[in-house]
Amino acid sequence: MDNFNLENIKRDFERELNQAQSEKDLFELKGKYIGKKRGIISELLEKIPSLPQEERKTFGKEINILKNYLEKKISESFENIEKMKSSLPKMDLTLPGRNVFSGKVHPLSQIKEEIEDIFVSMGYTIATGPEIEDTYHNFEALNTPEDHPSRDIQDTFYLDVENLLLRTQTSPVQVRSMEKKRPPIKLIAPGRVFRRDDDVSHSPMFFQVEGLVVDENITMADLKGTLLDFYRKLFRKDVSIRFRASYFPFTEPSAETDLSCVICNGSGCNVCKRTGWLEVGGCGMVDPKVFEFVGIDPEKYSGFAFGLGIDRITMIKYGIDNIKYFLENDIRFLEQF
Ligand code: 2NL
Repeated sequence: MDNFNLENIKRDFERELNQAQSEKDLFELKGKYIGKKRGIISELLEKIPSLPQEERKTFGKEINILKNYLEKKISESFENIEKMKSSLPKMDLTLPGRNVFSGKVHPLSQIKEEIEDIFVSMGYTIATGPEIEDTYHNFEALNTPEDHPSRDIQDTFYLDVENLLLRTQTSPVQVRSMEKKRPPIKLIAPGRVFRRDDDVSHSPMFFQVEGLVVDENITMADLKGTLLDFYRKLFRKDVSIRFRASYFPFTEPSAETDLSCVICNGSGCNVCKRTGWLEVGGCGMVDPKVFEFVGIDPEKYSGFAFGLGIDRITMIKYGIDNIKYFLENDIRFLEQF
């Protein structure tokens, strides 16, 4: 043992002290250097009796100087930590936590996303388009004549700019897709639509999903099977559907889709007005005239299309009796979903 060795110990200690990150590191350092058992200093002290008589005294003194130095440095560091701690704001870690209110996805968006997931799982792509449309894509290309009642200013929001309007359905998105793509086409078009309508089940702005499939040999059976499969997935229930003959300018034949009442399973209740059926949307085989507008050969291809109101489906699913709740942003309503 010589001075050189003690200098090394001191240097190692200083380096380790600089690297210490926490109170725990400091305790470890303290044990390693000045711990009563197995501390470096203790071990040095134990070696004194084995030294030659003349060296014992000076060596002992030097160890003591080093020991005092180490003790001083360590207690200074502990004091620094204490000072830092007392400068932090006092916290009572035993207090119960406070509730954090998290936002939620709007019920209409939840159902829209569920509908999208179901159709994507069936191989459909999702198409979107502008909410401001022109009369050509919203009406004309959909075989809706100039004098059709849906074109009336009583029913449609026209802009001050000629030929522009707020789309009354999402079909113009599908028209634009057919203009760009060749069959096979398999897509849904979800989005906002606008109509001059206002009562407990109609809002001037509501959400719709339309679907379109165009390929060779597409039949009404494909349409009915698709919708049945979709409604069973959406309501997670063994529902049935029925088609009632109807009319749309853009489909022929056309049908209203009725869903067996998901509340009473068809036995009759208030929601289905004792009929056992709920009207959930319209559908049909794409009218050949629509194909001609977009340049798809109606001799070679056929297709089906359907439309459903997201607001209506959500009202049925959750038993909501007024469409207005969706737009009021009343937290008491929204937090229930
Ligand atoms: C309803 C009725 C429907 C369509 C939408 C459609 C789209 C193209 C061609 C043909 Cl590009 N048809 N869409 C067809 C039938 C019904 O919606 O009650 N919507 C809520």
